[in-house]
Amino acid sequence: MTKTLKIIEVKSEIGAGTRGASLGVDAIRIAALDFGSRFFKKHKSVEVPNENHLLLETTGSPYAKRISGILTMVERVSDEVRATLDRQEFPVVLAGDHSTAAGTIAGIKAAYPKSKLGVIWIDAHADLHSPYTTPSGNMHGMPLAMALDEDNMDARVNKLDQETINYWYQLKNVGKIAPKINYRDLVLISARDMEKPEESLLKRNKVKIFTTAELRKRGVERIVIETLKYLDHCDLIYVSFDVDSLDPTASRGTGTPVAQGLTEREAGNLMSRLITNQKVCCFEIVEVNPTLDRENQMAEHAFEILIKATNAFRNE
Ligand code: B3U
Ligand code: MN
Ligand code: MN
Repeated sequence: MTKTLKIIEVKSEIGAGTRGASLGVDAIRIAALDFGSRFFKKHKSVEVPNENHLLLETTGSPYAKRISGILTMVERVSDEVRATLDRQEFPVVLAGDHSTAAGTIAGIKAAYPKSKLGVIWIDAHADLHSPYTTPSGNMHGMPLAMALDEDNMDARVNKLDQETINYWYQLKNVGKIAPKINYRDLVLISARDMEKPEESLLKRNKVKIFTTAELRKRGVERIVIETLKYLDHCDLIYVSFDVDSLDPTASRGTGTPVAQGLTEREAGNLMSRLITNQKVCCFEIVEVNPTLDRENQMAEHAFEILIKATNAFRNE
């Protein structure tokens, strides 16, 4: 089946603690040019306006940095993803920091409110913090908590002001559906750098996790089969790929590289195999930061993964 792809570019980095992720999308376009690819000529794209001017301001809480801008971005991304799906196009989201993935999930739910949505989160991190538990205040560590309507009050370490509490409530309720997903609808792949509050959530809710070691030992094919089987009860699936799931030996071009990651080959095979599943309705690649890189390596890996994944549609 041929799908009409729509590239949604989100050059936002206000949810990250390190500067430069907003340049990731353009770095991926440069990689495409260097490879002589016509990918970006062939497919239509749209850019969601960003709020990066907030980086020069000192508003908001230390536990939810630039939260007003994050809410604006999540709403904008949600609207664009929804409109794309409403037109029967397949959204491929290329984004800077991972916080806006909450908008992608909100957009899918807005387009298909009655469908059960599964999420495959390929990331070194669990991105399950709330402003009550975050160690950094960086909101790219929180998109899954937004989608799950999770405060994790039991593990609370931060005291929030009322304005932050209000914004956080609004973030969890974008599109007026909360929660948008449940823990049973979630699979984490290559997660390996979590804090205690996240670990207790993962344990208490028995979240399905495949480690890098398990994937390597049993092979990508087995992990794909088990992931899809685990999400068999879902009607639709969204795949979120944070490039920090890759091992730092592949590239250090991302804000928070973590050892024991995937190889480019494993990631490419994983993505292309997952994406051939008919339930997959959207995928996303995030957190390429060329300012931390050498010779645009991470963007090149991201582009190759993107090509492998989109080619998989044609080979069905
Ligand atoms: N869990 C940490 C680190 C982190 C999460 N996501 C990224 N880094 N990219 C935090 O600050 O939330
Ligand atoms: Mn992430
Ligand atoms: Mn990450």
